[in-house]
Amino acid sequence: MTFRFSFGPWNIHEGADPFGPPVRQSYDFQEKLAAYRELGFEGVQFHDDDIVPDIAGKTHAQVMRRAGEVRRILDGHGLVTEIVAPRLWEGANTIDGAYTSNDPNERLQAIERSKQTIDIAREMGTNNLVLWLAREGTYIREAKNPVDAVHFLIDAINKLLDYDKTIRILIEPKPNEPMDQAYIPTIGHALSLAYRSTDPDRVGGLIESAHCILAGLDPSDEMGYALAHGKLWSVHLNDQNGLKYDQDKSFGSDNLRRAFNQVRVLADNGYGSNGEFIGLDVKAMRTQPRELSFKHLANSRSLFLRLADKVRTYDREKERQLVAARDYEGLDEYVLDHLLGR
Ligand code: 3MF
Ligand code: MG
Repeated sequence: MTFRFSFGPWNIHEGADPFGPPVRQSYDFQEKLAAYRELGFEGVQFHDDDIVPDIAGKTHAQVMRRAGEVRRILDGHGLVTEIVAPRLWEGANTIDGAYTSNDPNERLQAIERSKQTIDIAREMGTNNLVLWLAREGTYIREAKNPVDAVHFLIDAINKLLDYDKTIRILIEPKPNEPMDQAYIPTIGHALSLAYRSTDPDRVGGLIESAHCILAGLDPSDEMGYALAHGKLWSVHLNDQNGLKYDQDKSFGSDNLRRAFNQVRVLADNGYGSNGEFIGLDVKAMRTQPRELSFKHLANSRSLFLRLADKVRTYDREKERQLVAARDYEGLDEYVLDHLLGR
């Protein structure tokens, strides 16, 4: 099985965090795209405004013209667009949520912007629309109605499915941050929205490792859940050291065994055989010098490939015997030995 890798241009960044300004000079958009192939990546994940800066101030025709230009740049580099996502969480009129805002006018505007993102996706040659439901939640429970919120989300999904009959919606769940509590915290929540939609075959999920860990769940089991439904359509592999702010650490850098199990569940279930990408969502540490600020991407990709080798050379017969004997201590030891290279 050969894997295709992707990431988003926001993964090459300037090191700003909530407590400090940027510490590295930016690479411009063209330089970022030029780096993909060199780093071993062929897929690009985009927000609508990664493709069209200042999107809110542009006419539809200007937006589409710019999308066409970016498409041609990608073609020139031999890159393809994997997904496009509406960046709904930065707008002045989505401060209190987009599809679940209490204000019907804001809900409408969020849906309109998402329809435009679908147009951009088509122009870029992909039918994958990702929805990270960033501000669809609350800071305090009493601020919104949790039942209405679910109906608003289903309504938005249905309107987008109806707008374009070929688009697929990939919901990216995350339990918190920026909100105190998100309405769609896990893949189970996401997929139940899929089944309630008017076209369940066109609604699936994108699972990010760190988001599962923040929910206190194991990423490989979350992936297994979506795979069992035929609904794992993309991933954001990364790592996370426990329950704190969303870290987006390099894949496998916090817990190698947890990473091994993600590669294992993906490889064992033919993930990638329908064109799915191994997507990354990783941040370089703030301390990283500018000229070395691509390493987290290269490292995450090569770690994935090394773990894919570990999956291939993992002794299935040995595992079968140990499981049959219910010798889970023996299995534990074997897994650690295998990862340590013995
Ligand atoms: C936040 C995320 C997001 C999404 C991205 C694409 C900025 O925790 O993971 O990254 O992945 O917006 O949907
Ligand atoms: Mg992500």
